[in-house]
Amino acid sequence: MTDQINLNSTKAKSSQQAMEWEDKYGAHNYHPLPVVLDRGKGLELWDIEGKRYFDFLSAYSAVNQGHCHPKIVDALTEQAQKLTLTSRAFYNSRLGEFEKLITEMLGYDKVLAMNSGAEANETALKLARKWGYMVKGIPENKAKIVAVSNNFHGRTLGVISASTEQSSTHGFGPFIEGFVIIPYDDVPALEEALQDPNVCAFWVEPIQGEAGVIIPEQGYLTKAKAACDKYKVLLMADEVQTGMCRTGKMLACDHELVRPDVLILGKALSGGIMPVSAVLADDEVMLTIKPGEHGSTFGGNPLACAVGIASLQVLVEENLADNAHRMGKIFRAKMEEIKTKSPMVRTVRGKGLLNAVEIEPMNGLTAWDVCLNLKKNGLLAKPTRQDTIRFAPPLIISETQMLECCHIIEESIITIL
Ligand code: IF1
Repeated sequence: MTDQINLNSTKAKSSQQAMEWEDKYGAHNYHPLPVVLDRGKGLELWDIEGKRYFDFLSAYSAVNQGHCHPKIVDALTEQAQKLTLTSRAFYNSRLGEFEKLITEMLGYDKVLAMNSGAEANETALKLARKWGYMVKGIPENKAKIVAVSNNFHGRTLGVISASTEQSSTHGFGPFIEGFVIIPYDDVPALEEALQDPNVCAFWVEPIQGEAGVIIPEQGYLTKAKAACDKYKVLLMADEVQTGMCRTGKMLACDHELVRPDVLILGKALSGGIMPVSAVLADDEVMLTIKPGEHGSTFGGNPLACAVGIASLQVLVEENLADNAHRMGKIFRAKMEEIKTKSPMVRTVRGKGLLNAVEIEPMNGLTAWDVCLNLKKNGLLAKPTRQDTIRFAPPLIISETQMLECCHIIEESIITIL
């Protein structure tokens, strides 16, 4: 068979062909918008035919620093020519440097580097259990972790064992034990759940992304942290999506000055260049895991560390938290304006540049149709649960660009009816 394959001419000739190939040869685990992206720079993306789009998804908030950020790409290419992977069987010259920078920046004793967001969450679950047995004194195999309904922490079996979403769990059982599910943004329910002495951790997103950008009541995290302290339970914040300046602060927890006991990061920790994730905690938690008890071939590799360092530097050097805060305000004000002009806009909500617009389905048209119209007009966004469209551009977006993009959104929502 192999002798019939032309190894030197493998490129798709058109968007149409690329989509046909994905459909024919790829697993059907996604339902993408019909656009084939070929090139990106900052806020902009281009398809195979050269049509330009403004990116309002940012690869699910992984590309906060903008597509192909020159400083991060430089760090990548420089390191790629020097050393990429050694495994953790040996020390490498970049890991300690990355660990020092990220722990100093975020104020934790230690960090554990992984690759995907799901892996970082798995790491946090293991850390919480280990701490529960070794420090809190929970009897062997009895540890429980409190999670919330409509959570999203990734796709691994451990993580989906706490999921309340049918499409994430159906057909994938049996699941791992030891999760207690309570409603989100419900402090009394949390207080009650934490009274069980076998609870080692409360695991939560500061803003629920996949659930449709659900922002809890102001003070929720503060109260959750106080309850966790009262019952000697770890507060584990999944900031894979909300972290790295997305919501207008370095971390979403910073809005309430809450410091989680376990901080879970991913996505924009690499500016979208490669999978880089991390878990941060103090010694009491982190040192419960001993050599040989947890790890990953690629976690903490020198290439990821070089990219991680540059990504962190860009977030601070370019004041991306402040820009996200300012541009988010402009965005929501413009969307509120559109709401007064179109009955299809039901609600607008968000923090920084993590925003959602709820669409009222009308004349047989749904949020999906609005996204197709946006795409036609040169802006990419994706519907999340039900009728919600998430708008999350790279944080480097300028005011002029933001106004132009809001104009496209307005036209797309108004002309569709
Ligand atoms: C997909 C949403 C975003 C996450 C939080 C861990 C992970 C994610 C809070 C896992 C990942 C993604 C992955 C993505 C869709 C997506 C998403 F729609 F589900 F909510 F970002 F908007 N914690 N989120 O949001 O990280 O293992 O993927 O690196 O395609 O499943 P990962």
